[in-house]
Amino acid sequence: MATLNKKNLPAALDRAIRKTPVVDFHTHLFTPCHGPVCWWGIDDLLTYHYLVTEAFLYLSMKPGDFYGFPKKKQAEIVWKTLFLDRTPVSEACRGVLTCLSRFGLDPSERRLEKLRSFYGKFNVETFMDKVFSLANVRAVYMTNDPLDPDERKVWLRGHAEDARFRRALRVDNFFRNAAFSRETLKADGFPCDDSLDENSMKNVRKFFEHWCGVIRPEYIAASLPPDFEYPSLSNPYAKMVRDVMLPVARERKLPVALMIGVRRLVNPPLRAAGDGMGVANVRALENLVRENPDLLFLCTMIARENQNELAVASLKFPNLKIFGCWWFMNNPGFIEEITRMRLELLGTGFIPQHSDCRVVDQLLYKWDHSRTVISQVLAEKYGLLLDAGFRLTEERIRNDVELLLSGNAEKWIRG
Ligand code: RAT
Ligand code: ZN
Repeated sequence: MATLNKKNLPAALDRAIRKTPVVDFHTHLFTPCHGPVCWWGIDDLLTYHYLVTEAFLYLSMKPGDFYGFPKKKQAEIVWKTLFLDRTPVSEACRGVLTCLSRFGLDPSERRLEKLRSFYGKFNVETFMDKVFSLANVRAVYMTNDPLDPDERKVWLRGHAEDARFRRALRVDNFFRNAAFSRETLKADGFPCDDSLDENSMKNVRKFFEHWCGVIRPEYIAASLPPDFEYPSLSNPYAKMVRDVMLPVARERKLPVALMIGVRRLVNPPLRAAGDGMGVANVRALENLVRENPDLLFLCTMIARENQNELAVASLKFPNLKIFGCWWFMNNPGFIEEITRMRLELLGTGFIPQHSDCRVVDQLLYKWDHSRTVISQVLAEKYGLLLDAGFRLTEERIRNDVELLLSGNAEKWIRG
C-alpha cells in the first residue's frame, strides 16, 4: 500500500471520502410506500421548511395565507423570492442548486416549469434509486413516530421492507401534539391524563413498548428543549426520559438518541418553519449518562455554545457518543469548526454528520457539502501527522473515513 505524502494525500483522501458509502444516522425520509410522508422532487425541495423560513425574511403575506396555498403555489413563491429576486447564497438555497447540478440540470435555470418537467419523467422508486446511488448513501435511519397520523396508517396496514430504510422510534411528539397524543393513547388502550402521574406514565411506556413491537426500531429518540434538566423533573421531558425512554431502551437493548436545544414554535404561525433554539445544559446530560452506565446514549446539540462541552462530556463518559451538526449547525462554517474541534478532542470516535433530510433529493446536497468539509478538515489533520513524520497509508485513511461515515454508527447502534 503506497505511503502518502503532502502531494498525493488530497486526491487519496478525496477518493476515500467520495467512494465510502454513508449510513445516515438521522433523517425524516421514508420509503415510497409511506405515501404522503415520502417527499421528493422540486416542489418538495422548494417547500423545505428551512427555505420557507428564509423566504419569510422578505414576504409580506401572512404565514397562514402562504400555507393555505397548494404546495405548487408555495414552491413558486419560494422560487421567486429566493432564487429569482435574490441571489441564492444561503446554505439551504445552495443545496437546491447542488441537487440540480447533480442531476445535470442548469443551476442558473430560471424557469421552474422546465425543472418540473425533468422531475416529471421519474416515478418515486426510480428516482429514489438514482438519488441513493448518486449520493452514495447505503442506508438512512427514518424517524418513526407512532403519534404521526399519516405514519400510523402505514404501520397499521403494513408495508414492504426496503433495506435502505432503517427504523428509529421517536417519542417527543407526545408533548408536541398533546391533544392528538391523549386521544391516540386512549384509542390504543393506554389512557393517560395531563397530570402525568405514575399510572399515566406507565401507560405512556406501555404505548411505546407496544409500538416497538410494531416498528422494531434500532434506537429510541427524542428532541428536547434547552431547559431539559436531569434528574430534576422540572421539565416534563425529563419524566419522558426517566419513565419511558430508559426502561424501554433497557428492556429492548436499544441505544437512546437525544437531540437537545430546540424551542418548538417560537413563532407559531410559521408552523414547521417556526422553531427556534437555545443553549442546553450539558450537566443534565452528564447526570443522565452517569446514572445509566449500562445504556448507550447518542447526543447532538443545536447551539454552537454547547459543542465543546458536549465533546468533553463524550470524552469522559464511554456510554456517550456524539453525532452530527444538527439543524442550525448544519452549515459549512459550523461543520468545519465543530468537526475540527471533535477530531482534535476525540480522534475518530464520533459520528461527524447526519443529514436530517426530509426530501430524498437532499441526500445529494447535504452529503456532498458535508463530505467536502470533512475531507478538508481531515486533510489538515493528516498533513500535521505527515509533518510529525508519521507514515500514512491510503488503507489507513480509508479505514478512518469508513468509521466516520458509517462504521461508528453501525457499531454503536447494532453492537
Ligand atoms: O432539521 C430539521 O428538519 C428539524 O425540523 C427537525 O426535524 C429536527 O431535526 C428534529 O428531528 O426534531
Ligand atoms: Zn430531524
